Amino acid sequence: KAVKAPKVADPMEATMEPATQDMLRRAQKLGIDTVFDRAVTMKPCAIGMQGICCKNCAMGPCRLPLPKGGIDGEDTRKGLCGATANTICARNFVRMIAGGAAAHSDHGRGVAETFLSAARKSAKDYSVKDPARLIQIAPYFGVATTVEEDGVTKDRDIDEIALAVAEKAVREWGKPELTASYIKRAPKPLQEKWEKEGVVPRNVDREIVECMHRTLMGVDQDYKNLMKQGVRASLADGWCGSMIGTDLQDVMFGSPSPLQAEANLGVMKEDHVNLIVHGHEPLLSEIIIAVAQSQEMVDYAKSKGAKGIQLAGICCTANEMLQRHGVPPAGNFLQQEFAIITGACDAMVVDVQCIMQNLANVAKCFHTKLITTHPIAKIEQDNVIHIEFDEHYAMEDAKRIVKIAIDNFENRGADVMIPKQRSIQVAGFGVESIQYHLGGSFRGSYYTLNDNIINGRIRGVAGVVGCNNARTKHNEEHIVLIKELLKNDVLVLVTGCSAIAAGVHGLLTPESAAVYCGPGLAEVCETVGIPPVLHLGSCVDNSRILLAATEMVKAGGLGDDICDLPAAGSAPEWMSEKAIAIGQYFVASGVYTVFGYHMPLEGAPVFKDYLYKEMEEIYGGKWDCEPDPIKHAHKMIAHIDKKRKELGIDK
Ligand code: SF4
Ligand code: MSK
Repeated sequence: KAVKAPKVADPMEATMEPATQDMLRRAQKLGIDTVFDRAVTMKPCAIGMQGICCKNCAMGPCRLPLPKGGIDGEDTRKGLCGATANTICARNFVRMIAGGAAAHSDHGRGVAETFLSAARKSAKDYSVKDPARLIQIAPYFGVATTVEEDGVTKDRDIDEIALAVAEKAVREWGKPELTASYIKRAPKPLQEKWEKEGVVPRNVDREIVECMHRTLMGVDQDYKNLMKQGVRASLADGWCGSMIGTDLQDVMFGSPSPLQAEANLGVMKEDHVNLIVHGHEPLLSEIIIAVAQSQEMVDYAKSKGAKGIQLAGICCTANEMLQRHGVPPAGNFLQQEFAIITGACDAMVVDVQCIMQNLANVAKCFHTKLITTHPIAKIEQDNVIHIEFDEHYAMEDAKRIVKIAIDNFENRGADVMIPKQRSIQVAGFGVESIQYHLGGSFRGSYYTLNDNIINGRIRGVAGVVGCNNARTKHNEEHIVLIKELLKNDVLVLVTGCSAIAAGVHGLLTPESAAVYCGPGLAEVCETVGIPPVLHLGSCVDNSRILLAATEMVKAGGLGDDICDLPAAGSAPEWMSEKAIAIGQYFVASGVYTVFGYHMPLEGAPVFKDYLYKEMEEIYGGKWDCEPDPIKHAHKMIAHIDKKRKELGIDK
């Protein structure tokens, strides 16, 4: 009996990126299945896609059908307990926010705890690398940065400030006081809106726990009330857990400033030990960089026949290593399996988030050592090594890992195939560097951002962030969308896997302004020498976009609140629950936020309308969804134009 050949993905349909296409062909030739092939053979559940499957108790799963009279007909659908489509869909949505907020915020907590160990001098491999950032954030924790001595005001000892900030920071996850400290970083009118709505976050853990409680069977059964908690948890993520994480990473590892680096799978080198670091938290990767660059390890690699050690990143660890050290990203989320399929990956080190379990199966086909490092993220397959990272012994742990990679170099097979494609990029922007490169402030000169928005050279600003999704063509939505925004004079800020896509496809260079931008944006970028797409870091660094927007408001000329700015947000290829948490904190901060692919809301049209329409009346921002990247861009541009008109700066 003839056996049907398994269905596999068409590389040209799966991704627009040539190195990834080549690697997918290679994987298929070798009989290794990847996420792209599984996306062909496994289709998503239609009811789950619509957001109306509830499995919150053992009487379910209750899978609601479409209403008898069609989606706009009378809606009598309910689960066994009577939960309506709105309740089920809102509960699912709030649980996604809780999942995403928990991930970012637990990352932030890990950073805060390591900072406390560093401040107490018990984690000797960490220190204060950016005292200016520490002094900048200390007041938000109520920590004094000066002392009075004999009637004279003096600078307080930096170690003392660090310890006081660290002790306050770790409390933000569970303190009994009723307001998260960082909320006061938002524009005043926005804080007032949150107070009026009763959505000011108390502390990160409490908001996530309350999401889980309220979405339990038989608790909150009013979609608007459920979303209040969803909003509160998302704000605890964006304006607290993530923002503190970003700030303390800047304090310990240095604030990024623009630097040049390469990107894509082609950064791996055949004659070097290739060590790929993948995940999100820079606590380990920072130390791995120091170890891999040490003479001792380079000499050791040479003693094993390699010319050196090539470090590269995947996902947001890549962004963290890139923005502070210029370590190149080998790729974004959908390229992780292919870094191993090159046959040249001597070790892949992972921590938390966005790590596909299939890496273990792929690693089995090559010599690659796959190393998990985090106590909360192990992989069951027996070829995976677990080296638990402890910040108190960071250097020892990192040395062990780098040594494993070097020792494995001589086990490589002959079947190495590293794609040639690699691009040049300028990454590592932040609020200060945007300010610095655009005239030294946000307002008041020919070069500043606000003035160029007011005079119309820059039409507006877009934040394009988030993942890849194997249900859409890899990188295409990001790139087509960003190019359309640039053509229409919209300055683009990117983070996460969107930032890596932009780097890989050559949009993060000052030279790209002349190629892709409308005349106004091109003139500004060419005058000051910046790329038209600014890389602002990793997923937790979306907090940098919130702060950049806040600085634009404070500088004046563009309204009183973030919702007044000619700005919009986007996650065109979103996949992770973290994207929903991010989207919600942007919406609740006043940003019109468009997602691509689809949103799991179609089965509950009333709840969907609440997010897509009514939310704007409450917070000034709202959700939208558009899978077509050109239409997606024009929805954002139309919103930017509406805001320009309201500000009286349209032409
Ligand atoms: Fe069904 Fe209600 Fe249980 Fe959900 S909570 S599974 S709708 S009975
Ligand atoms: S890594 S959350 S796939 S952006 Fe931050 Fe990329 Fe999305 Fe993971």
